[in-house]
Amino acid sequence: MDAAFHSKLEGTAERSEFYQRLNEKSAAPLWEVLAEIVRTEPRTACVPALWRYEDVRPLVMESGKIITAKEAERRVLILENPGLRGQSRITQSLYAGMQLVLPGEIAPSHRHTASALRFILEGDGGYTAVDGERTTMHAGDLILTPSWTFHDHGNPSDRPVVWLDGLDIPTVNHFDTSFAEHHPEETQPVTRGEGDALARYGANLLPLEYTPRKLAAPLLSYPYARSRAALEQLHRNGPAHPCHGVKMQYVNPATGGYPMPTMGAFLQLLPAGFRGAACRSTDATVYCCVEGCGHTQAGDHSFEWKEHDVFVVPSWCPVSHRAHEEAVLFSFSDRPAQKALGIWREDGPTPK
Ligand code: GTQ
Repeated sequence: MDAAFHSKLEGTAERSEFYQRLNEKSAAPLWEVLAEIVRTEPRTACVPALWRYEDVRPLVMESGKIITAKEAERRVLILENPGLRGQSRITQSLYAGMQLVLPGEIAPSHRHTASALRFILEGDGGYTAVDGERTTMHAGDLILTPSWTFHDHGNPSDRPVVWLDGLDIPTVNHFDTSFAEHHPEETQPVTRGEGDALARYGANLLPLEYTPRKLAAPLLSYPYARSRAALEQLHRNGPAHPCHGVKMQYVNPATGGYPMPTMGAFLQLLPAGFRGAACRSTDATVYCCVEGCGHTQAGDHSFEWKEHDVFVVPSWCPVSHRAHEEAVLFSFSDRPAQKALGIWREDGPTPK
């Protein structure tokens, strides 16, 4: 749109008087706000930000002394975007938090409209139960909790379990569509053996004549060992993408689509010494360093990150990554939702 689109309108006494009468009837003149509400490109209150694990971890552990998982229902420290304080969101559409389950604790079973993904940071013996099946959490695993599935978390091990939660809470609330309820029991009954979903849907096989009936993937967990091995092989086999290194998306094996309708997730390997070109896309993205260390330029902000640090890149903000040593980044965004609505865009790599 042309510059005239942004021209300041003259404020006359006649106009003000008219606007006042409009206001009394709960109406307003579009021409006064058009440039603000129909923007020539995205402008957001969401800002680039970094949470160092060495800062957040002690606070997460301290929360374990302040409240039990049972009392809290979910003992989580919300990672709030500094540009969106008080709104429980890390981007306009997404929520992120760090959840702690101490040895012996149970976070009681409930379900809600919001979909969740968990990226496991620490601990080896925790579990999440989703729809009657438990899955053990290992560092680097991605675990799904699709919309309206009962889920409870437990930790029978002797070490704390910490993970990064990603939920579409702001999206669900944007549409005013939130429902939630408790399961009648603290832990839902286990109806299938561990590993059932992974064998049934996640082994390059599907049940005979299987037709997907849900929007979310039938898988509970995407084990890190498998995804990591794939990235390693692809790194050996071919050149890295100029922006993304070796980047793959987590997939619903039954459809080839995204694991959940509102959130997509990604895993990328940045080879040692990688210096990525800048690119941008309209899906604000939450990153978590899984391994290694590096540097990310997000607009005017630059971040030095290492293991378990979390950082966020807003919509349409140019982003470029560098790796000081071989590094792996997990990330998630609302890309599937934007694509389903036909409003997703990307741009780049931008030539220097
Ligand atoms: O584990 O069910 O971080 O309901 C926020 C809300 C986690 C969960 C969060 C939740 C959960």
